[in-house]
Formats: sequence, C-alpha cells, structure tokens
Amino acid sequence: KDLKESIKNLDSYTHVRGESLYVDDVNIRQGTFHAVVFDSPKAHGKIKHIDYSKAEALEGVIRIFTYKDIPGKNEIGGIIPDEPLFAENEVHFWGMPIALIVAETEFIARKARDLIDINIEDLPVITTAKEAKTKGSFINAPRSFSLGDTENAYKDCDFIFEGETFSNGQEHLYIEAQGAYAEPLENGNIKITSSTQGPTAVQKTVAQVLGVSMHKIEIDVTRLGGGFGGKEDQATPWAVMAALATHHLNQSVKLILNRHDDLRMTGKRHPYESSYKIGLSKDLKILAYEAEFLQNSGAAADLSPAIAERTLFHATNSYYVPNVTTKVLSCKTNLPPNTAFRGFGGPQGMFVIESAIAKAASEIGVSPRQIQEANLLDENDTFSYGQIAKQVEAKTSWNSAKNIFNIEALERDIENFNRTNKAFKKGLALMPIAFGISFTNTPMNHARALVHIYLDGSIGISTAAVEMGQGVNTKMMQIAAEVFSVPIEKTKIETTNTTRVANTSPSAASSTADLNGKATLMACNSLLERLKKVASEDLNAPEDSISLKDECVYTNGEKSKLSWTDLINKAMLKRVALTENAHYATPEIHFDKTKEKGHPFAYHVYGTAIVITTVDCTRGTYEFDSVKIVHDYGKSMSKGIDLGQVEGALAQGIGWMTMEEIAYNKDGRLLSNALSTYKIPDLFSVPKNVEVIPLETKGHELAILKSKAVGEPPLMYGIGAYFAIQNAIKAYNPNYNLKFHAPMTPEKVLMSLYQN
Ligand code: LUZ
Ligand code: MOS
Repeated sequence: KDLKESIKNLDSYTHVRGESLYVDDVNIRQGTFHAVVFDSPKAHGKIKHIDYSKAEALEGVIRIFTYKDIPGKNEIGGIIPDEPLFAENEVHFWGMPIALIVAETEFIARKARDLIDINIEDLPVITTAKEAKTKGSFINAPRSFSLGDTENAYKDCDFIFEGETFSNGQEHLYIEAQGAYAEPLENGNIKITSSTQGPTAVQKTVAQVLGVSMHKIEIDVTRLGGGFGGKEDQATPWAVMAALATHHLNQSVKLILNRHDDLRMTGKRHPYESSYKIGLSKDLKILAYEAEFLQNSGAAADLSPAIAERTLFHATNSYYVPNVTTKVLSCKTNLPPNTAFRGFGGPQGMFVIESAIAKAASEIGVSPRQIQEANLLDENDTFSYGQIAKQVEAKTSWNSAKNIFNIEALERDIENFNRTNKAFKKGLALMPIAFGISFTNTPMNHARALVHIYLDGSIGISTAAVEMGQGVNTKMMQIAAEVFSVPIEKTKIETTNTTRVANTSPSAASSTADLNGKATLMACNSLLERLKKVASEDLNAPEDSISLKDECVYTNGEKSKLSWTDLINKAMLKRVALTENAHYATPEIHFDKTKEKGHPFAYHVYGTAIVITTVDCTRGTYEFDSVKIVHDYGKSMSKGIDLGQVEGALAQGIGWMTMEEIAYNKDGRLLSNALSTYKIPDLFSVPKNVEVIPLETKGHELAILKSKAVGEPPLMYGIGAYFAIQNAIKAYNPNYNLKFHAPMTPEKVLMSLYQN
C-alpha cells in the first residue's frame, strides 16, 4: 500500500467522534478561575477615569488585573516593541484590552464587565490607510524594491495605464476562538495550554511580562481548531493574561474568548489601498510596473512589517517584469492591529498586478489572458528582489490548464451562453500563481525534532509543528513510518511543547511540514544508521547490506530472522541510544535588507486556475460553476491532505475576494461583529465543481520528500473569482467602468450591472 496515495488526515478519527482535544477541553483542576477581558469601548482616546468598584464588589469576582499588576514589562510587541498588554493612559483601538476580570465563573466575570464605568476623552480616529498616510501616521519606515529602471522603460512603452485598487481585510474565523489555560506548578513555574501557532512567542512574551526566565514557563499545544495566521502572533495576549492572573493568584485560570470578543479584539488580514502604473509594448509585454501599497496596519506593528515585505516579494506574481519599482507603507490606524493571514501580504500584492492587467486588457481591447500569457516567468528570470527563478512552472502549469481543460471550448461555451441569455451572464478568468516558500526573515527558517523509539518498537515524535487542521502531524508520522518501515500506527506525534522542542519558529509561512519534516527525517535517519549497525553485528552482515522492510530486517534483500522489535531489543541490550534530536536549517537562502536583494525563498509553488462564474443580472448574486486548477504539488507526499489544503485555500480566497466584507464605522467600531453580518463561504456558495490536477514535475529537493508546501499558495487562485465576476458584468453592461475594489459583493455587482 502506498501511504502517499491512501493516507488520510489521522486527526479525522478523533474529529468525527468529537474526541479531539482543544484548549477548552483541558481537564481543569479544581478551583480553576475564569477570566474575561475588559476592552476599550472607543477607538482612540485618553482614559480619564475607570471605576472598577461595582465590578469588584460582585459576588464571585476574585480580582481585576490591569497594567499596574504587571511585574515585568507591559509589552507584547514581536517585531517592534509598540504594543502594551493592557492600555495604560490611552486607548488605540476599539477592543484594546484594558483589564482582566477573574471570577469563579465566566458568567460572573462577564456580568462584572458590564459594571465597569469608564470615561474616555475622544481623540481623532483614523480608520483608513490613506488617511494615515496624509497625517504621516506610520508603523515604520517604508520599504521599496526595484529592478531595472521604470522611469526610462516607460519611454519605450506603447501603452501606459494607471489606477487604484482596494482590497479589504478578512476575518480568520478559526472555528476555535482564541484562548489559553494557565496552571501554577511548583516554584512559581507556570504551564500554559495555548491555542497558538507560535508556542515560543507565547513563552517568551509571558516571561517578559512576568519578569521571569523562559525556563519557568512551559507552553503546550495539542492542536488548534484553525489558525490561518490569526494565531501566529495574536494568540499571545490571552495566554499572557491567564498567566499573569495565575502568577498572582497561584491558581489555574482559563481564558477563552467568545466569538464576539474575539471578532472585536483581534486583528485581521490587512486592507490595502494601492496604486499602480503599468507600461506595455505593442506585443503585450509588461515592460514596466510601479506600485505603491498602503497597508492598513492597525494600531500596533504586530507582524505588519513582515507582511508588507511579502507584498513586495509577490507584487509581480508569476510574471517576469524587467523594470519594477514597488513601495509599501505600513500605515498606523485605530483598528485592531492587523496580522498574519494565509498568504501574508502576498495576495494583496497579487491583486494589484492582476487589476493592472485587467485594466490594460480592457483599454487595449484584448483578453486579460493574452497579457497574462505573454508575461509568464521563464527559467532564469530575475524577481525584483534579485532571486533567479529556477524550476519555474509558470508556463507549464498555465499551458497544462489550458490544454487539459480546453480553454477555447470553455470560452466558446461562455460566449454562446452569454449570447443566448439575458438575465444571466457567465464570466471566466485565469489566475496563475507563484508563491515563495520560506519565512522571508531568513533566521526563522529552522526546526528541530526529538524522536524516541520505545523499547517495544513504538515511536514518539516531538517537533515544533503545530497541528491546526493542515495535517502536519500525519505528514510527520508518515516520515517516521517510511524511514523505519513500520505501520503508521506504531508512530505517534506528541503535543507541541516548549520543554521538548525549544526556541521554535511559529507554524506558519507554509513551511511547517518542510522544516519540521526535514528535522524529523534527519533524526529518523540517524536512528536508522545506528540500528543498521546493531543489525549488522547481530546478523554478521555488512552494514550496507541491511535494510528494513515491513517491520523486518533484510540483508541483501533477503528477510532475516530479526523483526523490528527484536532489533530494538538488541539495541537496548547493547545500550544503544534510541533517542535522537535533529536540527534543520534551510540551506541556500539569504536576503540583504540594506540592498533589498537576495535569495529569500527555498523554492516557489506555481499553478493556474480557471474560474467560471454565473452572475444573476437581476439580483447581482453569483455562483461559481467551476474552478479548474493545475497545481504544482511537486511530488505530493499525502495526496488527500494536500488536495484538502488546495480546496480549503481556494474557498477562503474566493471568500476574501467576493462575499466576506469587514466593516468598521468611522468611529472605528467593528460593524461586521457577528456571523449574521460577516459571511464566509458555506456549502452553498463554494464552487459547484472543483477539479485539481497535479502538475507532473520532479519536485524540489528543499521540499520535504519533494512534496511542496501547500498551505498558502492555493488561496491566491481565489483572486480569479473577482475577475471572473467582472468579466460577467462586462458581458451584461458595456458601460461598466472597471473598478478594483474587493470584495465583489452582490451589492457591488448589482450597482455595476446598472451603471451607465
Ligand atoms: N510568517 C512570518 C509568515 O513570520 N513570516 C513569513 O514570511 C510568513 N509568510 C507567510 C505566512 N506567515
Ligand atoms: Mo501564517 S499567514 O501564520 O502562515
């Protein structure tokens, strides 16, 4: 049996039985307290007065903690130290934590929250990036990438177009809200169960806020009910608050946000306001491209500077443009600090160049697909950041998609449909992607694995990987099962715990399986070498003749008398170590921020999607008939899991581009604050038909078992949905003036259909 073909996400067994453990399922110890966060009811202002007395007097309230109770630093910022755990004298966004109410029950803590009186003197509220730019309100200095010479290149262009785009934020909507459970151990040590993608960030920040050493703080993660980037940085504050209360009360404290609190207090995908200038030759080559990206960073840096950087990395998507100037400004506003979200700034960058191409195509009077096709990356082309493109699959995936799905026939069918239908119009768009794999911050690209073989031959594996539904645990088990040739049931993934694997990077950047998988592979291979030596001595056969197969030792391909468990027993008797710890750091990558040049990515993931939509021109509603994809998995090590990642990312990308609409009012209050006002794709709105064909390639050496990273790249296929709808609108209304303002909600579609 081939595990690559047949393996399922092994978490599904406990999921469907309702037995999977999340933070809220931790067995809480007797006497555990429950906490609720008191947050700012204003987006910007000076705190004049807070009266906690009525809340404190409520029966069952244990204590209310504020910044005054912090023994260490009131600072949780990761990249830039600009974010307090609790507001001191000013509030900077609606939902900013001010205090933690600890009570005997969550219900009491919530009741107490309503009894707090706060008086805030209003300060001016900035909600948009443009406004922040006008007022000079920034997180940090702008970043800029350049290749060639755009100024000169425009002189050679036959066509030049300029325009503006907007893409809105996106709510992560992990099914499991943010939360943590802190318990006191002896000697002031604290163990925290956290729903985090980054256990080390939590450990480090707890230590910093409590003013204790990291070794006193243990973080444990079984799995998350989704993360999508929302728990890369923003799982931290809740864990820190729970730990702070535990530190003072010497009692366990549980803090789980409810959906309303989570939506209001946490940051989202960054909205971007951008402008572009694109120059093309008569034969549709993009000769020059300029873009300025205004990132709405929110009230603190969080991961914004890294996200801004990735926008620049992906500003030209899968196209080769010889002359590029891009600039990104992280604009400080009074929204909750926006944060990592699947794609990490890449999708925002790609939307702009796709908009520029759509605009150019419409003005020149060609199909956008002709411009896309004329500019796809080739082997040895240079990205604007200096990396030379290798093993490029831009054209292969594009041509495969066109051929396999017969693009001419699809386009003909749509033309026929549109000619014969008045009330419904169809639209089609192609969406090629190229996404760089690695943390763009080179030092983060490392991981470790700790592998034990127990004396009965079963195997326990600890890594830095956090399971969040992406199936990484299954992939890690597959690696061990394959190296030792034992059934996957003989392997187990332990919880992600900072005492077993320390100083870890978050599970993010699509890199978790690559980094932790390579470390696991190294650890398993070291153990295998050791075991081969034991077998060689025992069987009196040369080491290089030994192999393992189906739980047996083979010599020169002949089955020996030694079984896998016999071999482990022999190793024990010979006092051979059956534990190994391995460290992996991605080779070859580097980046020089002073020059903004380097080779930041281990490799790129490519693919092409064809998105087909039908718009109801009476109502403005739309459906997606089909999405047809040729995707570059490399050599997928877990076909079912990887297909699931593509399908899920696609739905999420389509949601971002079409129906998910975050709204703040001008006072900075979140209006889309419930699932009645914020819609994500459900079973009825995902594409009716999704076909994903793997591109045949040889895979990449830096990908785990040549199986390329799959978490984020397919989200960007969803960008095609915007342009497919736009093409359907054009088919109905020749007066429609192209606008690039995502999401393309039914309301906007309706307005566009009847614009004249
Ligand atoms: N997180 C991060 C990420 O810290 N650095 C990255 O480059 C990244 N890329 C994608 C998603 N998360
Ligand atoms: Mo991320 S957007 O936490 O990979």
